[in-house]
Amino acid sequence: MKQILGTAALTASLLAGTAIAAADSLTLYCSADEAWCQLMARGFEEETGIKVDMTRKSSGETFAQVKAEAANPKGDVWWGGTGDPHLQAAEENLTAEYLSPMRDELNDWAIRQAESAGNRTIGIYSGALGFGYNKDLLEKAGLPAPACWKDLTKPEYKGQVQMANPNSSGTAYTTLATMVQLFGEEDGFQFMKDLHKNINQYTKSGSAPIKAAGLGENMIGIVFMHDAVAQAASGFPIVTVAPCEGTGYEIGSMSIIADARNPESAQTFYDWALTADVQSRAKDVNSFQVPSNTAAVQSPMAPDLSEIKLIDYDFKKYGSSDERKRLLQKWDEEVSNLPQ
Ligand code: S7P
Repeated sequence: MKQILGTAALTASLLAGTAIAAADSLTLYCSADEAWCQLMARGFEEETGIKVDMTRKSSGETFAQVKAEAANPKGDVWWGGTGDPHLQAAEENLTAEYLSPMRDELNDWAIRQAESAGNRTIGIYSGALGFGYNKDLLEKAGLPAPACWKDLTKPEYKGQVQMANPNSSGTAYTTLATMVQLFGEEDGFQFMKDLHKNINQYTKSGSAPIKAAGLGENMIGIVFMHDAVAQAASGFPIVTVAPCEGTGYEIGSMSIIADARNPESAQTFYDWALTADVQSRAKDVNSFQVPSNTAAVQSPMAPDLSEIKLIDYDFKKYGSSDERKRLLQKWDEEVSNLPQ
């Protein structure tokens, strides 16, 4: 608590230093869950008086928008979403370098993410990929509980699995890149092809499959584990699974858009969003990621990453422009068009 108060005081002084010069508006592109995006936008507005115009879109979609607007940028800050497209944006000079005074308070993995991108992005949270299922639907269908990735390709789950499209969704791109790293490229793509036979829908947003499972409209959703926990926390009959073979993870990131129209507001938001106080609010909207500020308070419901078999996810490689484009094109050509 003491640490949080200390951080709040530091934030206040940061804001006092910048608010005078700050412009009074901010265009925020947000790729986390809608409720968390709203909390961030409204909280920042209330605490700084800077008006926020927030749009929520999935990670891949936001990347595409930032790229399309590069000649005439409309956004100031891109907050949240998986790190891979933020790294690609950094490599393509779509985002701006910034060294926040808050860096000393962050976990090493957040700083590593920043340094690998020439400080054009930074880690704000982390979370492991997995899946969740609706235990009532599973029981009703008399099916065994899936525990491993490979279980999801079994014929008994035909039409019962949902994931997002990796072109629009950072969650789904993390899934694709995870399979390639976990099983090797050939076997990873074979897994995606086998899985395709059981997929009932590729959604636009990464968390949609588990929200549908919560509502009883789908049985199994491939999502970040914290998104499955969020459904259980809301009272839905969802069981969260850390796949037996091991799994990938994300470093959710934040970037200032290059040539932003409101650069001072952007930096004020960036520093504010890295404080322990602000990061501790995630749990209030059922967002159970691991925060990047070491003093932020995490929910006891959050998946414990130290207990999950995590692969050594190569963020540099799978967040590179060439590799991301190549894998997405290969998935489009070799997987998504296959008959089911
Ligand atoms: O809901 C939170 C979260 O899973 O959403 C982000 C995700 O990239 C946004 O959704 P898309 O998969 O549709 O891009 C994650 O960063 C975050 O943990």
